[in-house]
Amino acid sequence: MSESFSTITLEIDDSGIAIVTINRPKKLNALNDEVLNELADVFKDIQIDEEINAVIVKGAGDKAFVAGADIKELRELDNRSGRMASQKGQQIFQLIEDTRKPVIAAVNGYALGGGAELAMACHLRIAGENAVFGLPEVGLGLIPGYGGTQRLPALIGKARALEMILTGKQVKAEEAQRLGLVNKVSADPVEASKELLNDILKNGPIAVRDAIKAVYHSDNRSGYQVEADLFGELCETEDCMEGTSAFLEKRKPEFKGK
Ligand code: CO8
Repeated sequence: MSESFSTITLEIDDSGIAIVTINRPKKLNALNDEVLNELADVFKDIQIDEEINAVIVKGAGDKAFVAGADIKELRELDNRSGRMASQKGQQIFQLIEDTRKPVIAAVNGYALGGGAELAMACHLRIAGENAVFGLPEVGLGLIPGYGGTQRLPALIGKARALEMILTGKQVKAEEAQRLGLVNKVSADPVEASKELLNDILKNGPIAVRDAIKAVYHSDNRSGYQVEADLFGELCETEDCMEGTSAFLEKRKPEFKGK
């Protein structure tokens, strides 16, 4: 079975593994509002579709999983709409994390900003050999706004997470595995994800569902509100305008700290 939205494709194989492909390759699968809305619709369907036992999320093409939130749209945000956009993305990613069927991100190429945050909202991550992870938001005068400030420290510890967030530096597949950001590196991350899911699906389905629920139960979620508030405030700084303009004009930003 396969279902098509405009920016997302959903295919379901014989074992009930759904493959969700983010399909905007010319913009490196950047998350604009349409992609986010369709991602939410797809995951709402997945929660209730009894034919689906597990999920793989991937990006179209080899170059990128997702290169982040759409920087063009970020430029239009002010404090209030920035906070709301952050909260909206957080809620959609929470919906993905709350799926009580295993969800794996199969990451080929760039997983930057919102793309890394999307991968982190999945339960497990398998990276292709060309995968690159990073949270480059500070280079745009922003901070991660789709849960990255909360999920990255939970996955790799505060010190390593802060280093990645404060420098914006990119981390390749092998290092991402060493840090604990990805479970495995594979030449074919979709195939490796299917193998892992087929192993998981041999187990009791209720036990698998409850194990996911129990593992996430202890997470403290108040930090997400702080992230969204700060993201909104940053949207009104001159630095944010400069950082996003510099990206679109393909030049280096000159930040002034205001
Ligand atoms: N947004 C919009 N367009 C993008 C994005 C993006 N994030 N990434 C790439 N593109 C576009 C480029 O503008 C380009 O378009 P065009 O062909 O029309 O000029 C096309 O995709 C191809 O990209 P490049 O030509 O730049 O390809 P390169 O191979 O030269 O570089 C990179 C690849 C290194 C991945 C580069 O594209 C890049 O640095 N992209 C931006 C990465 C980034 O900064 N991501 C973080 C964005 S901010 C974010 O994700 C915040 C999340 C929280 C938001 C919370 C509330 C809204």
